[in-house]
This record gives sequence, structure tokens and C-alpha cells, in this order.
Amino acid sequence: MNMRKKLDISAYLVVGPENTLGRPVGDIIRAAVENGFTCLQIRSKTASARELIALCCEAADVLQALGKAEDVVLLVDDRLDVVLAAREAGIKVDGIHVGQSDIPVAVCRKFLGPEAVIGLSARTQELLNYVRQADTRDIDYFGAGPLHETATKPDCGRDAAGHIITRSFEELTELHAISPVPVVVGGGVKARDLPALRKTGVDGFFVVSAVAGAADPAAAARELVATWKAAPRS
Ligand code: TZP
Ligand code: MG
Repeated sequence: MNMRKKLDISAYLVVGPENTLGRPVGDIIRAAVENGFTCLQIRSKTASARELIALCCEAADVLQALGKAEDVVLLVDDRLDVVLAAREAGIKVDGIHVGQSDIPVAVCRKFLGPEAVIGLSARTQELLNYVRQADTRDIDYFGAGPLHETATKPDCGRDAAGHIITRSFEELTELHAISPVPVVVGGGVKARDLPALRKTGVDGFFVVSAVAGAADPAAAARELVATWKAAPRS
């Protein structure tokens, strides 16, 4: 197990320059964090390493300015090279989020050390198998999804008819029940999903477009956080 302080993934924003309708990523992050978001992930499949490092710097600066650098976790999707380079440059990046086909979590842990936050995402069935068979000592949380079809991640698994395969509340309840680490769920999540999602017992929700694509990201973040907090947990 790692040696980090308590991790809060209850309200988790995933964001990159392709998700913000042309607005600066830092502005979206500020809107989310000022309204209660607890975790951030920089995710871009098109940005260069240099751009990703600059985005980490922008995000870390926003957290610093808001006095949230110690409370809100800043992660990068997939790119261990970017996390290491950013840290080398003195930017406070807390860890990495990887998928099952990305760099293995044990390798991330070796490079990033015991205090880093490392998240792993996969399909629910794969996560259930993982929990049953594998060692989760290097993993701080699981990401599961999508809850609904989403255009934000076109490479989600699809059925024979080409529809994205979504996660049921039953699957998520089971995952939460047997997972030794916290679980965060996303994919097409809107505020109206949060009461049912919280009832499964999972630890949080993640969103891209519900905040980064909103006309008023601050109001959207506020509504999401308030709805989650007001919903009873199982
Ligand atoms: N992983 C599973 S779905 C997804 C990711 C990164 C994208 C979710 O985006 P949105 O806009 O909240 O549906
Ligand atoms: Mg990945």
C-alpha cells in the first residue's frame, strides 16, 4: 500500500484542450475547484508532451493560487514521461491515471514513488477479474465506465451494432462491494445520474463535458457537487 494522505475522488474533472470549447483549461479547472471538485486529470490525446507539461503548470498554478495544492489531486492521463518531466521542472503533479493497455501500474509506482496517486481504469468485468486475481497494492483507485454513451471517448468498447457498451448500476454496486480501493465512475455523467450512482456505494464521479463543455462551467460544477453531496450513499 502507498503512504499517501487520504484521497478524495468524489468530484473528479478530466480535461484537455479539446474539451473546453476553446476556453483556457486553467479557467475550467478554476471553475471546478472553486465549486468543490476534489481531483483533476489532464487528458489529451492530441497535445504534445511540451503542451501537456504546460497544462500541468497551468493547473498547478491555479491550485496554488486557490490554496488547494495540498487538497486537490492533480493527475495526468497515460503519460508517465510528462509526469516525470513536470516533476523534474518543479511542478506539483500528484500522479497518473492509466488504462489496462497503458504502462503497467507497478512501473508507474517504481518511477513515481510511494506517495504518488495511481489510478487504473478498465471495463467493469476486467476490474472485477483484476480485483479477484491481481495484486492491487500499487493502485489507489479504479476508474470505471462509461455509464452512458459518450462522444468524448469514441474508443470505448462497442457491441456488434456499434453502440458503446455501458456499465449498469448492478455491475458498479458489485465492483464497489468487492474493490479494496475506491471507485470513481464516469462517461456521459450528468447531475441527474448522481443520486442513483451514489446509491451504488462508489466513491465518486468523473466528468469531462458536463463541466468543460458547459456554457457556465462554475454553475455546472456547483450543481454536480451539490447533487452528489445531497444524495444518500448505500
Ligand atoms: N473514460 C471513460 S468515459 C470517458 C473517459 C475519459 C469520457 C467521459 O467524458 P464525458 O464528456 O463526461 O462523457
Ligand atoms: Mg489510457
